[in-house]
Amino acid sequence: MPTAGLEDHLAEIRREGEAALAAAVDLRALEEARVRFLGRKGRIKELLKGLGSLTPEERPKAGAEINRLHDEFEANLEKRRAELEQLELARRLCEERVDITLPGRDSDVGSLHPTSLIIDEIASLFSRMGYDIHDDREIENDYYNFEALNFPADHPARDMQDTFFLESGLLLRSHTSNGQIHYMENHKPPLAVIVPGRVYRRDSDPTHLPMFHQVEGLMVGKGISMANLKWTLDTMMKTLFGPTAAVRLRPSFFPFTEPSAEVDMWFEPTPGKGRWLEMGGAGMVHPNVLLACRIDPEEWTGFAFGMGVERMAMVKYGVPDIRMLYENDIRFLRQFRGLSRIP
Ligand code: 2NM
Repeated sequence: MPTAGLEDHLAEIRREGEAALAAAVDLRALEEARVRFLGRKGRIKELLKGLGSLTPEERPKAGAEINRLHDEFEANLEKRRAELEQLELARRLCEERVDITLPGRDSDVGSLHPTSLIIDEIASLFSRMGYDIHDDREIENDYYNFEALNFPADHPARDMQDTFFLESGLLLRSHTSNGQIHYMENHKPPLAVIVPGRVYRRDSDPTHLPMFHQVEGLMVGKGISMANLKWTLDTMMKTLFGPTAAVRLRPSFFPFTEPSAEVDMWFEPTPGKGRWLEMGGAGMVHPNVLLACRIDPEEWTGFAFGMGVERMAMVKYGVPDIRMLYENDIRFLRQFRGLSRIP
């Protein structure tokens, strides 16, 4: 490397270096420029290697010039790096900015199932009247599902055709009355309790499901009569279906009550347009049922009733087909949004 040309050569590299730094628009381009000029095989390192071909007299001055160029480039590089880091930060602050003035996104809150809405409303109503809410087992034995409830040995409900039996000999309860028996075994009268829950029957057609829900109520006390039963059912229906609702009892038969009655409800969805609907069963608890629970029927009497929850949901919400309740069609379920009015 001739000294004569060195001055020009250094000036050329200086210009190129300045241009490369100015052209580096981001930190990656800047790093490329650094390698190109300061790297082991870079323009400036190459110059230092070329010193060997100079005479000892020329070497110190040339070396000093190259070092000055090196330090100058390095300083300019760091200045440019600081600028680019500032730019990068400004860009990120702009891009990642959160606009706190934007309205929040609506979250999908879902809804309670109509079956739950009815059970909640009944539980709330009877709680206010001082009843206990009792939950009990769905897998039961013959005694609590049939025997204690005064079902005769040859009753059709005890048939494989009507009840789900498990291989263990246990069964899926066919009504929630098992809960009433357990409750009476563990509580002395006077008592009042409702038992809501799932029940199972070997039925499946447009108006019956193999699993559905019941709410049964029971009150045992001194002098409890059909009059108390009628008032209770009437109050329940008016609370659930509005003040035009009314109850009518028709003679019927169940093993666990005597006398027994079918419960009809007068339902008037629009004024002047009403009809009687069969909603459930009821009666005075049979003395044999009280005896099974060590309650003296000479001292205590009780009423009991049972209602189908799905039936009540269909009437209250105008559901035309019972199967719609368990198809889980989101368009169906969404219609119950915001309906819970229970505290
Ligand atoms: C019904 C109809 C009539 C009932 C009876 C009892 C018990 F355990 F106290 F005897 N619980 N529920 C009853 C009475 C149920 O459902 C249609």
